[in-house]
Amino acid sequence: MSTNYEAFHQALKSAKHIATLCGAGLSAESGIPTFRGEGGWWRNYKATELATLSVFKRNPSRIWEFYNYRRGLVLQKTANKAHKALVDFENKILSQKPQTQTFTVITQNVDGISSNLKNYIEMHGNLFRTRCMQCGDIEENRDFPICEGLKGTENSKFDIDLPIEKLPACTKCKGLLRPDVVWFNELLDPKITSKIQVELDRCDLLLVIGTSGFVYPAAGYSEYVRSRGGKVAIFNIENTGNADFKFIGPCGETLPQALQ
Ligand code: BJW
Ligand code: ZN
Repeated sequence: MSTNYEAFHQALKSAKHIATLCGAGLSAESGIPTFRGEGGWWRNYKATELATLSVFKRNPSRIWEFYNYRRGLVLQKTANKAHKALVDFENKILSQKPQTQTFTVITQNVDGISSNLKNYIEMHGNLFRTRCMQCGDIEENRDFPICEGLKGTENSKFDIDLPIEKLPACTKCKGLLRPDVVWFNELLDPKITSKIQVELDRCDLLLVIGTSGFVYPAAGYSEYVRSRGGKVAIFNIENTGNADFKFIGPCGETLPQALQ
């Protein structure tokens, strides 16, 4: 295992297919809380315990209050140095003539901050999309508050318990909307998983940025790439996982240096 930037630069030069797996730590320096860190609480709930369909069905108001609050938060935040390093690196790869390398950003994040990238795969959905529970219609929606009923609930310390009629409703069938994100025990979109599979099957260098590696299927990607002979580089403030390279520290500092 190496912590040497020069050795990493060599690996980056010789790799043909480079991919990333990003997690909440990528956006931490933009001021967006991670799931399992100190900021992983909202009101008296653990953020991860709000990420299931059964909780949404039992208490759609609480879950919409949570996601409406997160929309408001993310809309105030901007890309940090790590997000920018990914954009700069993609531009560098795309300007190669002839194109000898590929670069694909796979992210678990739903904040959409990296959505200006061209080769970009969001595996857990997006905060700014809704899906109808009744007709399945998916729409992009960047409103904050997402509906009149949720206005101001982001400032409350307690659940407001709005009736269903006051929660976001489908423009097509008036059914209850949900955030178009992937909750625990839900399958990822098969179109997304097949795109990811293509990347993992050709990846010879995977950059694992700001993820705790607890949540599957993403948690299995590093070992998959390594089992095929690919290399893995971890960027994290903590010493996590098995890798060929580890850059321990805030990714806003380590990633620009690694990708320069
Ligand atoms: C920094 C930093 C800085 C901080 N610089 N670094 C038992 C065994 C194995 C699997 C399962 C099991 N039981 C159930 C499962 C499957 C389950 C799972 O994996 N559970 C585990 C908890 C065990 N997975 C699923 O259910 C998935 N679906 C699936 O597998 O389908 C098949 C299936 C169905 C049914 C049963 C079994 C299988 C779906 C997972 C969906 C996850 N959804 C969420 C919410 C998304 C919507 C939302 O945002 O609200 O996705 S949960 C949450 O975790 C979110 C994240 O994308 C995901 C990963 O978190 P992430 O990004 O790693 O964040 P943190 O906070 O954990 O880590 C941050 C890291 O950053 C830390 O390491 C810090 O140190 C670091 N850091 N600042 C660099 N500045
Ligand atoms: Zn509908």
